[in-house]
Amino acid sequence: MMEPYPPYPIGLDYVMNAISPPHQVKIADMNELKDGDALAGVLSRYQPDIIGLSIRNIDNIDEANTKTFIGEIRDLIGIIREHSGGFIVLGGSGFTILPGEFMSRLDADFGIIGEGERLQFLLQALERNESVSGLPGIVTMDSPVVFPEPWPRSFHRSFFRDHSHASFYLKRGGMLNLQTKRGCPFKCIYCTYPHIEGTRFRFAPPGEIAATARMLQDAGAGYIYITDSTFNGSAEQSLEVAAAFKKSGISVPWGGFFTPLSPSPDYYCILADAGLMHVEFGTEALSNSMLASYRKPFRLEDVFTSHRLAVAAGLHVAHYLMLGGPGEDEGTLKETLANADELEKAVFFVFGGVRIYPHTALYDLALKERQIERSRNLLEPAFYWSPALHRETVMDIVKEHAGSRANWVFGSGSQQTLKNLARLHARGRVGPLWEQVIW
Ligand code: B12
Ligand code: SF4
Repeated sequence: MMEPYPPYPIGLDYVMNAISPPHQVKIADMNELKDGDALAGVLSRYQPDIIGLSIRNIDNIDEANTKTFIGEIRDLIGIIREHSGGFIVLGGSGFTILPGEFMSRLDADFGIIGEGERLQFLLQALERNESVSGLPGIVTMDSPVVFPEPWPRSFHRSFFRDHSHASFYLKRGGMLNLQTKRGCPFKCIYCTYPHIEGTRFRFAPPGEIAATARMLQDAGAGYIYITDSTFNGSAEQSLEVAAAFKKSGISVPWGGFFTPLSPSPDYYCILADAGLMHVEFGTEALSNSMLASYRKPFRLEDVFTSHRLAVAAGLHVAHYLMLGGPGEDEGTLKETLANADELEKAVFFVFGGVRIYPHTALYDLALKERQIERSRNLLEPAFYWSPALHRETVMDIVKEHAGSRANWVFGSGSQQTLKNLARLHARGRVGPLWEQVIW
């Protein structure tokens, strides 16, 4: 998926590190290769025994303009089967959300639920001709789906600047990415992240994180996106990472997802001093009753404090808003919109309805309210909408409120916004640049 911009496939760097050596690995990035013929060429040149497929996106979580990817993934598998006799293994965050559904719809031999570091055990079993049943996280067409515990060991990344797919990203927006920890201990009712990465933070050592950031910088990265579910979930660890960045001479700007938990007064200044440039707050609502309904770990006052301190530190600040969730009525919606107007210099990424995923409290609620049936295959996206409001009413109210203000971005962004962003990247501008394309 190329919108809003293509993210560097960081997950594959971890998978590669876990299996190579002893195995030889070639990354074939479909953003770089473009079409099936190019993939067929790689398969016949390289002749792999095993082909892993990273399924990151299921859909674009935009109900008004839904795109799903199962068809394209199925086509890719068709090309792989035509040009290779190797085993096909599925993995990735999208796969981990719906492993049973992907396995039953796709012609794959195995799937790895959760962290791809476990691929090493599948390869070992195949090499020794041993059964894979009972290996945590590994599924086949016939085995039941059992979700494994998070990977219990440390995790390390490989990065090679001379791999051709790395230069693809360096040439388009110059953005590479970095992970400082896995997991999220919060319990927001709709969120898949604790299910994908586990419910406890598992930290990488700050020195190793900074050394990787340095490697990305030296490779020519113009911007680093931190992929953590929430970078400031542990304020202490985030400050340690910032200190390690300073010590290692990281000068490229960086950004990531944050939770608007009230920080110490100098928190954002310290991060800004270490290169932080963009903050994307997972705020979702600006009404205390909606924040409670979503079980967000903060309240309105924390949002105002976080926003004020981040703007004062000179950062570009965006808030995600998720409107129409459980308990939303005209009063809470209008409260959110009125409070949004109090946040100066903010960009709002607005999503209507809440994507329903299994293993979430929202899923149980949607079943109870009969918004979905238990038999519903969630590869076809379903969205929760508060029964107190018509979905059209929610979006009409919000769009009227936003008017022609360019800092209110709906869903994945308008075609014009996306075009402007691609144009800036083609001209060599780096980073997410949302502050540039919308003002
Ligand atoms: C960071 C992030 C972003 C950033 C990315 C910035 C950047 N430059 O990297 C931004 C904000 C741009 C973004 C945008 C979007 N995102 Co996003 N994003 C994430 C997030 C939080 C982390 C992804 C990540 O990099 N993780 C770190 C790496 C190391 O982990 P990983 O890739 O999952 O890889 C591990 C395993 O999955 C596995 N693995 C991976 N590949 C393979 C392959 C094989 C063969 C095997 C065996 C294993 C394996 O092993 C790896 C190591 O353990 C995830 C949620 C999550 N916690 O996973 C959502 C997530 C991937 N995003 C999601 C979505 C929907 C989107 C958007 C469509 C939203 C939108 N409408 O704009 C866009 C699409 C962007 C695009 N062009 O693809 C969904 C995808 C599910 C879905 N419904 O489709 C997720 C899962 C969140 C969710 N809602 O549940 N995103
Ligand atoms: S929405 Fe953010 S804070 Fe809440 S559980 Fe998900 S990742 Fe954690």
